[in-house]
Amino acid sequence: MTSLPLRQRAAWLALASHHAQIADLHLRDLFAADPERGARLRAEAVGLYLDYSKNRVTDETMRLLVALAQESDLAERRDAMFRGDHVNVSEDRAVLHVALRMARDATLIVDGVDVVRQVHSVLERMEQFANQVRSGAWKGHTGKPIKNIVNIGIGGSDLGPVMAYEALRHFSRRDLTFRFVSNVDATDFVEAVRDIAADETLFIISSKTFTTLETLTNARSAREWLVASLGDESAVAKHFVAVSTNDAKVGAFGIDPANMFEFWDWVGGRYSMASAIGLSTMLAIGPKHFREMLEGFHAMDEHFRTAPLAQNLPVLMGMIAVWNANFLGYPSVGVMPYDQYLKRLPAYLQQLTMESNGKHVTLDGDRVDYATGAVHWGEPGTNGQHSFYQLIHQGTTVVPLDLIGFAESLNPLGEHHDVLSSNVFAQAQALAFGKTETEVRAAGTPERQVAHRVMEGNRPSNVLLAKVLSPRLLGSLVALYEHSVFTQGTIWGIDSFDQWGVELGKALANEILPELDSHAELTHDSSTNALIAHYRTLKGNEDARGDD
Ligand code: G6Q
Repeated sequence: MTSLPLRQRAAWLALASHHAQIADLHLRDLFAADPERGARLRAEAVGLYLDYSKNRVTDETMRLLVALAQESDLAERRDAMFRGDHVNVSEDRAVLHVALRMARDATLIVDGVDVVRQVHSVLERMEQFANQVRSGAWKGHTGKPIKNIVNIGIGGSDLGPVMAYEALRHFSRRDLTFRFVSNVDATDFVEAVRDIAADETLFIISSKTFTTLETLTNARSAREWLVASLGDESAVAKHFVAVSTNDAKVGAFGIDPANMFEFWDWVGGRYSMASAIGLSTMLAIGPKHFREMLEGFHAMDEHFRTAPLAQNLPVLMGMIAVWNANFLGYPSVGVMPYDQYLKRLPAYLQQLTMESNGKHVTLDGDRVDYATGAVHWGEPGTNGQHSFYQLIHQGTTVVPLDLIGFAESLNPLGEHHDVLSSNVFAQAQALAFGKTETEVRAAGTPERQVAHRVMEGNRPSNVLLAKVLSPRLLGSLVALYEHSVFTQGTIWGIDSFDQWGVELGKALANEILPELDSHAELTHDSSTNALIAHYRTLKGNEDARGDD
């Protein structure tokens, strides 16, 4: 790492004074003064076109942001990640999701082991299994083929699979039913299996650690449901497979290690959809399309690894995010995919971005004195336009948007697609340029409405445009965000690959769990005590109130 703290780096200081100079410039001014801007502030790689001209930046801003990336050793740190160095400092681990997407003939030796060979040997096992299930050769306990696949996992072991399944549904086998159970709320499991037959159902228990309470609770209920339905404990062998790094725990749960698909501690949960965690994706879309998705990931990995910083898509997006968060002070980012198949992408990116960069100390453990990860959220277009876009256009909080559009629909139907796409362009335009008082008056607006109808504009957006949503494109798109997150984390000097913040809540829940159904005296703070006491009362467990 660079020795200087972030806010003392030369490029940071230059950006701060540059910001003071351009802070009052409106996007209207920037476009008026520079008619080529829209054609120049853009970049394209591996089928993704990024228009970043509607951000509040100039060429000088971009030059300084690239200088900040250089001064923050982005290229060195990126190379260290690709090499397998332990860049996840707080957990002392390599971070090698990029190895999951490397070609079969590549080699990457980490701690004495060729991880690419490991990756492809698991991929081959996944393919054999997927082909067996998809062809009907894999028979359930009563001799019937599998028709339903239920992935049980949470967080990184759920969001990638469910997002990819929805995103690539067009390419999926329609005679197979896919369900995803994550929440420990029994409703999730009960509703998932309500209308499916146990003897035609395969459960994939996806858990890196195989210790996650939610997943194990759901997995046990699944096993009980199956055994109760089929009346035979031995049925588990044909209806349960596991995806994990922990073969001992998988064996202890009762799943034959022969039916376990392995991954490794150098794959972070939220970076795992290209690993065996993607087994449900492969079952849905088949091995060929899964390989195409991996190729798409790899193409973006290579672009990130080799393209000059100033033309590097993840670097550009990451540095603009730093500019928006730290110099313009925007605390939030909206991701709006204009493709219904990407409806779970915002939820997926929420975890990727916020779990990775929601950190308040540097790699050295010092408290940061600048903003880090922005709040990410979103909805597929055009739905959001009829609800929360109001705030984005006229609210007092500025929310930079990523608008994601495609030139072709996978379901062409009449004019639908052009209607959809016109909204991508129109929203970016409206956000940037707004509508002035003069324009509002000129449109004959009654005077009492003029102030209400003025749109300030000057609200930033990125537009990402691609030809069509394919497995390959999805891989490239996810890798783009992964490396943008990495870029931001590197500038901020934080560990984008740990997640200690989720631990405390888990530990406290374990403490509280036995108290909910007991008479034990409550020794928490007065609010928690009162809540638990009231919960006991509502449950009808009056004499277990334990508070008074
Ligand atoms: C992701 C997080 C977290 C994790 C889940 C599930 O980066 O670490 O979301 O994926 O807690 O963990 P297991 O896969 O170990 O069950």
